[in-house]
Amino acid sequence: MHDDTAEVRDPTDVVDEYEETLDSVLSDVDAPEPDGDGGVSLGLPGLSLNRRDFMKAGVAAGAMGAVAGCSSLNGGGGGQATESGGGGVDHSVAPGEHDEYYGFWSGGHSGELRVIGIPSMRELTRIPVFNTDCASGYGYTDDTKQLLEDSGGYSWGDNHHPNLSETDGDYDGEYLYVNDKANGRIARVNLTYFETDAITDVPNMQAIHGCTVLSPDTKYVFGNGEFRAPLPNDGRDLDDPDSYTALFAAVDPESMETQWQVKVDGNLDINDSGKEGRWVIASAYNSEEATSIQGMTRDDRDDVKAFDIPAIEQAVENGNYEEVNGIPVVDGTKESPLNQGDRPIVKYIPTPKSPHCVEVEPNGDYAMVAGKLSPTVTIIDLNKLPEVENPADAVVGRPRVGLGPLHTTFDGNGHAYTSLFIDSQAVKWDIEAAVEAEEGSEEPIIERQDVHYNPGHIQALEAMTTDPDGEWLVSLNKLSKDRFLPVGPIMPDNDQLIHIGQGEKEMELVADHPAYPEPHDCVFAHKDKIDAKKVYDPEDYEETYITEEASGVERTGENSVHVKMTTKRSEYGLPDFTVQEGDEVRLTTTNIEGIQDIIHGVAIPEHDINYAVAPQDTREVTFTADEPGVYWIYCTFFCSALHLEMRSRMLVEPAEG
Ligand code: RUQ
Ligand code: CUA
Repeated sequence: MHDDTAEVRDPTDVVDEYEETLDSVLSDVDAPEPDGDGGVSLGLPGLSLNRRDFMKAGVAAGAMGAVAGCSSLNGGGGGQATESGGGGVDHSVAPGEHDEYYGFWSGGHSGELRVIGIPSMRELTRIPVFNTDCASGYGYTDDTKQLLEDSGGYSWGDNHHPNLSETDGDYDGEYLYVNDKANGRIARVNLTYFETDAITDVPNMQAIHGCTVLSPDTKYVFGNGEFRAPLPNDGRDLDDPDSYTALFAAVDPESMETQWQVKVDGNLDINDSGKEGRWVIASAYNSEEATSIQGMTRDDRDDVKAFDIPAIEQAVENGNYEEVNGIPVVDGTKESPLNQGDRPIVKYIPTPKSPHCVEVEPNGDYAMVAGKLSPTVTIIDLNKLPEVENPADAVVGRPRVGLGPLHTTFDGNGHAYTSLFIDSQAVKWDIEAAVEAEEGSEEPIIERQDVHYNPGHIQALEAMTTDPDGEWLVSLNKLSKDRFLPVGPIMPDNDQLIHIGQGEKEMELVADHPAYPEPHDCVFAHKDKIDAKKVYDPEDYEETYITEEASGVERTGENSVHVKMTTKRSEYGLPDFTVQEGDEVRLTTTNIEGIQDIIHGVAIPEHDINYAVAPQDTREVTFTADEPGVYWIYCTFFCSALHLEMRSRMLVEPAEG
């Protein structure tokens, strides 16, 4: 039924149409009138683990086994968009009450993650990942500095796709994995302490875009290599794009070491895992393998890749790979001998040009590939994939959803919700109806909700599990235009909360939520699935715990000292300490408080040092005392009525002569 040549639009037309649309959308909006005044290195290449991984190696082993008028542009018809604006449904959470869900938001090129409560949309905290953070001291204390150093020494990253670790297809609350698109890295966040505990710089890959864990049990974390480059990228084949390669990488979720990679044709974009541990589906573009936008949109098809994970593992086991920078690289290109037999390692499924995302629905039966340039979503039947000789025959549906479909999410009641970047809408459709319907049909469309404006990702509660919770959905809109008070030319994004309920036509826009650039994606977990500790447990990691009696200064070399110091309300274990000009000072601090929420800070003026020490935590900084003088150390976290008086002095004696 589904002829894979149908429903293809000329990509250049679509791009032109998109730009015209965007222009008209932009001119529709009244711009606000300006007023008159106008870890620890394990010695593995590219891998660094925080000290707290010493604990994790053991502990984890057991646990893991529109502008409203935009619809008049007629993106796809299929009914009028809902015009709602926070009418009936209340998303507020009363003072003192907790949210029902944790939302983990990627912070894009801010490099951080943000934790936001659902449904209140209150920001609960931020977790620095690829950035440094002077509030917590991440990137300033010795271990976190080392973590960033060992994973490439970059000062920023571009985090896009947060993924929660799974056991039996459900979130287990252990870890979150997120990619760095800019530098080809994958980071892990420990959800017991809400801190980044490992970053791996995946060899042979420049940009990792798609990132997913293998369902149901997090056997691997996968990274999609987006940019094609020479392999290895060591100066060879500089201007020979034909010999560039894109890779798909498998990383071990515990050791965070790269296990193997697969070479493919075209550029990889986003990926998602099937639910049974066999398939990972990756969207792809630029099958032309060009280096310019004109070249990348020359043809009218691209191939989505279906990676057969057990078949790839078998190829690795059989030694069918070449080793590049210590990593087994398996050939998964179309012409590879490994793709010719009965069990190809990668199936190439033709779709309309430059699709964007892939999301697998909760039952694991279908993968939804949003068309981007095509106004359709291509539905791939994962159960048919193993049988079909021609992978195109695994395409079982292609509803017409509207202009610029980018991402799809699910409510667990047989519905899919697709974001429309150009139409600025979230469109709800019926999955089975779309499989039954003729290709290009708008019949399966149930409801449209205008969003403001130009959404990318869209996420519903627990949508990546086998049992989503429905009820709420967030549309992560790229442009906010007129929605907030003007704050200068760099405007916030707008994450909109939409109530989707459980019934048929219930979409209702409930809240606008400005976001600092630039969230890409998010993932939501019920609060009962996350077990965050409120006080550090020194048993969880190996390090020196300083007691009050042990506070003191120890000379460890001619030009080095070790200063040990406790913190409590409202004093440091040492009222002062003396070092020599030129000394390398290692300062170890333990917060001996056992009560939650009593955090102390250690700030040393003119030494670029400030960090937090939470209850029962120990942190360390190493620096050079290179200017003689008196330096007041003060506490940066308001901890008691005498917080202002919580002080110590570092006395740096002038060097002799
Ligand atoms: S991407 S707006 Cu990095 Cu997830 Cu689709
Ligand atoms: Cu300790 Cu303020």
